[in-house]
Amino acid sequence: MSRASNRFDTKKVNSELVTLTYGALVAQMVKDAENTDDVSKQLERLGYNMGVRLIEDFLAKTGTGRCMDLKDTADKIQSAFKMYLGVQPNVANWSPGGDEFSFILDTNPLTDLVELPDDLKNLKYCNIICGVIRGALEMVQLDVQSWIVQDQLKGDQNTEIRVKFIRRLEDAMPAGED
Ligand code: MYR
Repeated sequence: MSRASNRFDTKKVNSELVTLTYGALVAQMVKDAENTDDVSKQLERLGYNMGVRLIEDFLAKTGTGRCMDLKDTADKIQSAFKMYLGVQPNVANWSPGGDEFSFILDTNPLTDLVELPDDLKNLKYCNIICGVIRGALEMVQLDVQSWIVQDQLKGDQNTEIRVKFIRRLEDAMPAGED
């Protein structure tokens, strides 16, 4: 066997590890929580906390400057998907006012080997991604809402994550200055 064909596909192994680890985390949260809605909220919150930290890594690694507009921001998030999840979603379904758009994922590494049992059909399994987007953008003074529109786990063809611009936040004032 040649060396090349004997080599692990490290990216594939890493993505399977992410899928399995995330699955185990969600399963534990489901066990601990009172109801499915609570788990969905916790997943969003967890993602938010990750996004708040991840933005620094993203900006440092990419040397990204300030975005000119929401289209620019959407492109940056698209490249962040590639960096952190290994998939490149399409940016689509812009609202007429240009304040809302979607990321469409054909494949979603978080849900690759996952099947939801009937009693968890309402679970927003991928809410962590919505939270990451919200947390990261808040750190660059963008208040957004993000939610799941289509979900392959519910039988939809794609995963669609919607992002809505709410408002630009004021730069935080240093303590004692106002
Ligand atoms: C700016 O305007 O200051 C730069 C904005 C860069 C936004 C980058 C947001 C990264 C979001 C990460 C999402 C990862 C999803 C897996």
